[in-house]
Amino acid sequence: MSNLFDTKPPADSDGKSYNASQIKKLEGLEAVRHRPGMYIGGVDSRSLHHMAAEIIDNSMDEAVAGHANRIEVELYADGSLAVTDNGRGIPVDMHESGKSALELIFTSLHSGGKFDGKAYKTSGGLHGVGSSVVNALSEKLIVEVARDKKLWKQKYSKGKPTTPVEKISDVNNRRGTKVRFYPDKEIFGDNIFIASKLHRLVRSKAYLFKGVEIRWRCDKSKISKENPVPEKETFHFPNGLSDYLSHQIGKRACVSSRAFSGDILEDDGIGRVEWCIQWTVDGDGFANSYCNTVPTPQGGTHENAFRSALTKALKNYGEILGEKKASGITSSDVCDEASYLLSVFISEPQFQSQTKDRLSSPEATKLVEGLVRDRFEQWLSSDPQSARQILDYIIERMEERNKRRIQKEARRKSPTRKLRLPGKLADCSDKNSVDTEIFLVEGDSAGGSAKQGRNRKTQAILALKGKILNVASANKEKINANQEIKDIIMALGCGTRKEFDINKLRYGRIVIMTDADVDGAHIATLLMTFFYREMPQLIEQGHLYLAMPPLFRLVYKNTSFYARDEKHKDKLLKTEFPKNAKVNVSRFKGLGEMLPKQLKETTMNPETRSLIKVCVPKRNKANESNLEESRETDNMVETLMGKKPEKRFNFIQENAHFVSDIDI
Ligand code: TTJ
Repeated sequence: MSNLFDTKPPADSDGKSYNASQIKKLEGLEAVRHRPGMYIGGVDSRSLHHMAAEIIDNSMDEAVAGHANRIEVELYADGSLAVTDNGRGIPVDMHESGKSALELIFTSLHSGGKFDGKAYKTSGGLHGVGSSVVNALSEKLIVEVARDKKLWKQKYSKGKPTTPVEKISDVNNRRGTKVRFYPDKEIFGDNIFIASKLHRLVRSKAYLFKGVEIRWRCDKSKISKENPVPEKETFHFPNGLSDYLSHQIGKRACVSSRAFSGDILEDDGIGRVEWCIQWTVDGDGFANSYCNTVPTPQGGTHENAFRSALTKALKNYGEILGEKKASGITSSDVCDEASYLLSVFISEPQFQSQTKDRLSSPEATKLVEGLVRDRFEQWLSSDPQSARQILDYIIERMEERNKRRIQKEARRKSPTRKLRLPGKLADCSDKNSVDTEIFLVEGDSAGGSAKQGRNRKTQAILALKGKILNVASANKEKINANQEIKDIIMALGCGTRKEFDINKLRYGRIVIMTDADVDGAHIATLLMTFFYREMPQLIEQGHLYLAMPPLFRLVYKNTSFYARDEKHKDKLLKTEFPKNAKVNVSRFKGLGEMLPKQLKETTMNPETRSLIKVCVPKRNKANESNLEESRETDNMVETLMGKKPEKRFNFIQENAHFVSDIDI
């Protein structure tokens, strides 16, 4: 083994081992360990996964530049992550400081740019992290470079080299870079890589750049029910963004059957723009833009240009059709409820703002504006049916916007802004929205018991008639016309979707209280779907709960117990009563059968009841992994509750083997 690249600092001309700039660099990495938050935003799970993204982005850059087409990402049992690409390999040659370029990249803070001269450099720029930061925060990092028929290797610990850059062997047919790193427990504590987060991240990268194949490998020990990822998978999406958008839209109904998508390479061969847009009937859109496969959650020049291009094209098309209303369309009408992905590839992107999540490069405007507008006009003329559907939909959005504005003005002007409440709401007497709660109860008889069993001061009851409408398979008009849904919205007072305002919520807790049987579970599911679709922030902010009414009552002499389910009942029978006692077990057919006192005791009284809090991941546009998680929740709701029964069928087929303890 030859030690061509000694890590010992070389003596400079004055014979001193260190010069000032080297000392400064040393301080740099110490500073990263001292204040990791300053460099990666924190020491939590999110920041940890940020480290993975940073390393993967380096390989993505090499792929986007056209020098690699395969990336492998492996999660090991020991908690380390390895990323390998078949690119040119990081240069190992000597830098003027006397160190190898490779070592400098991993040990000095602002190493990007100077030696790499990469065409598509986002890593270390956008995330602002850089591989040296990842190195500094890793207990161990090993880099291997296959380049010019030689394999080189260097190891580090907490950012400092523990071996020189060594030549390991000759290699004939290998090229590329491999980095394996072990995040430092001293920094990240108990946070470890989560297989499903990495799997999602890696998949999104493959969607975002169709020129790459990404191989995923994961140790068995990292896979569980909570992290149901395959041990091995290969991602390659030749249809890129179109596939990604279909994946994200899932089975939601769309305004036109075809998506508008395109992919344009600029003449000079450097700039590239790719996009895909669809309008869903439910109007719940999402917009994600990227630069060099890295998310730009705050948008920027590329996104503004895209929205403006679409709007101009559509207005122009409307004018050609003689559709007068089209002249009033704004980019908000066109884009706010659309679902689109926009991805640009440019060299040396510029970002605005501290967090670097808003693109400011003027080239992006030039790249997107004209090209997308032309393409959209062509597309609209080539498919008049889709064009008409989209135009009509967008004119509707415009009219709705105008209506909202007029209503708002009218409300502002009218002196009496009286609160309207549904007739059948038994409201509580307290008016604060912190300690109060509303029970949504299935059926009038249960409603009756609940009204008698409640604390009038703080507990309101709204009895719903049987099964509410499934909002996931109904259109907007049907939802708006449904009395039960109107009552819920009115009682809560906080509005839905765009008009949602948490400050107007009239209760601190919304408790879904249904029978402890399958029908009750179905109603609870329908209600959760309603809240998830119409007021997701309500769930995100922890206001939605499920009551836990008992299914059994166990009586022996003068002691009685309530059991939630079969299992709980058996446990109570074993543990709470004398052996062979003749316990009287009765099963409640429904809440309505319970005495108000029993209902209060078991399900409503805050002192004695238990509630289940309904949780969803809080939507965070700035975090790709989190966004993907939210989309997966969206898709799951759509699969389980949406219009297409075959999706449910497939889900059951695929997941039946997970089911172990069914209570029948
Ligand atoms: C830079 O310009 C000369 C040829 O090599 C270019 C380069 O840096 N390529 C490169 C870096 N490929 N892969 C990486 C890389 C891969 C991983 C997994 C981690 C890091 C930090 C960089």
